[in-house]
Amino acid sequence: MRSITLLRNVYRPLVLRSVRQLSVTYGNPESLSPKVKQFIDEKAALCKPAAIHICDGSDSEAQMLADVLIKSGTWKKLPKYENCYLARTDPRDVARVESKTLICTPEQREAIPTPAPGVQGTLGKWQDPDSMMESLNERFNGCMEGRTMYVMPFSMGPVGSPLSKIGIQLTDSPYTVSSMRVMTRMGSNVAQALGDQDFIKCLHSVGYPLSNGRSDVPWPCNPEQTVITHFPENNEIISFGSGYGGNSLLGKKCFALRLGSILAKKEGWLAEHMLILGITNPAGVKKYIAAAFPSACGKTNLAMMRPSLPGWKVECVGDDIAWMRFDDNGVLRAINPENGFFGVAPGTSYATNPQAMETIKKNTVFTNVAETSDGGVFWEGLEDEMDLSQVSVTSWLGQENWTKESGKPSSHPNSRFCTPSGQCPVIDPAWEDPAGVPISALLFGGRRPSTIPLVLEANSWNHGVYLGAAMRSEATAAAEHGGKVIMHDPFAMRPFFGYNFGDYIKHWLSFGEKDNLKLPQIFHVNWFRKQDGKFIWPGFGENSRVLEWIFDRTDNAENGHVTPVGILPKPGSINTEGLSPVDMDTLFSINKEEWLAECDAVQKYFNEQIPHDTPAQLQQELDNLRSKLKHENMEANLG
Ligand code: GTP
Ligand code: SPV
Ligand code: MN
Repeated sequence: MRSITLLRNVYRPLVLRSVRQLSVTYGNPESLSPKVKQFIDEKAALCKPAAIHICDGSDSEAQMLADVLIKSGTWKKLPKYENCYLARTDPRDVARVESKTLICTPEQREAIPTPAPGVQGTLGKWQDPDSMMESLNERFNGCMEGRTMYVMPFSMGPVGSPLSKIGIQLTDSPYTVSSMRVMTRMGSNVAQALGDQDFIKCLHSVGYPLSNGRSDVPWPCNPEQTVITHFPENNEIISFGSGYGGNSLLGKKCFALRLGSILAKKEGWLAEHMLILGITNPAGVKKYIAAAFPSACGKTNLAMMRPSLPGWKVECVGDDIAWMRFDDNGVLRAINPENGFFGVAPGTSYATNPQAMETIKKNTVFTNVAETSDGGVFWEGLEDEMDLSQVSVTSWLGQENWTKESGKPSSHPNSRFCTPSGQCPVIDPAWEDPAGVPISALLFGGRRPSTIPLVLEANSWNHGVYLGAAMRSEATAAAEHGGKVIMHDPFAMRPFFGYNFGDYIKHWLSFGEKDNLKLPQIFHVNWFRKQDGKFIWPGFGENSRVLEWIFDRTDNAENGHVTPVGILPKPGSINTEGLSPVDMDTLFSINKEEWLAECDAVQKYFNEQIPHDTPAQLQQELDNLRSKLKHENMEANLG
């Protein structure tokens, strides 16, 4: 397969202009390697921008971009805070679009599992690279007319860490540039660190050329033509039509997870949709935990939680993505490849996530939240912390004098803040350690209103891999899925796998077969069990009680007992001191019929979605679970 600009002759009549001859309005092309220059030349010839801006990552550049964004009406300054802005998107461009996210490999089987006959596959979408390139060429031809093409050298992970990787993103969206500057390490120092090495090629356009005098709009986008594509063979990501989140910040889900997972498989490490936190007990012993929850299921909250348990401390390494590799001593070490938080706004408050509230006071861009008449922001969850009697609220859709009585939310459920990690009051001292932090425990979890207890531990590595593969969770607003349907979301990676899920499970299982590794213990948590429509567990800072149990498990404490579903806390071993009464019996109840139904659902999922690719060990775990549930005396086991 050839690269996008070489495939068709759409631009061949053009004299291939060199970047030096194009109108470079900012930055120094000579600071870039020949490979980078060639990449820019090719794409500029196709996209035909009016100007090129080579980003240096400086403060003055950021200020210049802010001015551009305010002038175009994309951003509005929020005078209540320091250097904060509000963006409102086109209401059609508000979340990741999984239905238009494609992995393009020569063989379909590399990218996605082949489902059973007559079944719609849900583990990613594939398209053949040549036909995709062709339709991308049509989309990108002249797509940047009248706009500036920004060139961003960026590093996922601390610049220079052996675990880090570098990309170059070209985009016509200054909003994306401002966000990437927060979310990644971006600028001249990265171009310098790259030298003449290869890089991940990222091309992004909002798909709204300003040709023939067409005037701009505050949020240009092209929903009909949106497509987010990945070409693992070329190390290339090409995204068109959306300016929002993971669709446009190509370092995040596209690079750090989809291409990242492929590189990880090849190179023997793991790229996961996981937060990383450091936790210190009252005796001063510190451990690190990584946790995979699906989008909008609590990673940011857990990553920077304020423990309710006295004497405990949680510090944040990352809130969304973990790159992890076993070191020479067999210890799993994790880095956060990101540099900022792109966090869900609704639900964030001093009551739930005080550290996030402190983080977002300055240098933050809020997107699709409501605005208050005193130049601040508002969203669902802040009702008890903001006095709305003194101000009026304008909703994310621009509706003035918004009130709750309108029956509509003030903010989009997937509205977000984009803020530098370094500002978090509990950022971990080792968060930029190039060697990564040592991981003692891995957590899986999701929104499960029934069946699944607050916490359980896997019996073994393979059982833990089963727990990841069998994950299910209620749908959220982070993508285009509607309703509260319980979806399978294995490893919280369903929208982010870069390659066949069956091969991904085999990769996870392979670590259990090596005998020199200090494998982290694996747990499953569920903060979201309900009774009478209400959450049973208070969650947030109270989750420290569960982390304490997990922490002690990794010290071989005698605080668990083996049951058919895994290791559960011994009665009384979760510290409930000072907690308002919680129905712990219901929270931990294991209902045999519900669990057998769960086994059926997981079996059906494996049969339908990975009929050819279910590893035998995974099937074995499911069979074991079912036979234990059937044959063992549940009452005796569950005490
Ligand atoms: P992405 O950024 O989409 O990957 O999401 P995330 O996993 O980081 O989720 P986040 O922490 O932003 O939480 C999403 C929503 O879940 C917010 O509205 C939170 O208030 C809510 N939430 C988080 N933790 C808890 C909890 O322990 N209990 C309850 N009930 N809700 C929670
Ligand atoms: C998620 O959806 O898991 C996010 C937001 O973290 S986005 O960057 O849009 O992927
Ligand atoms: Mn996420």
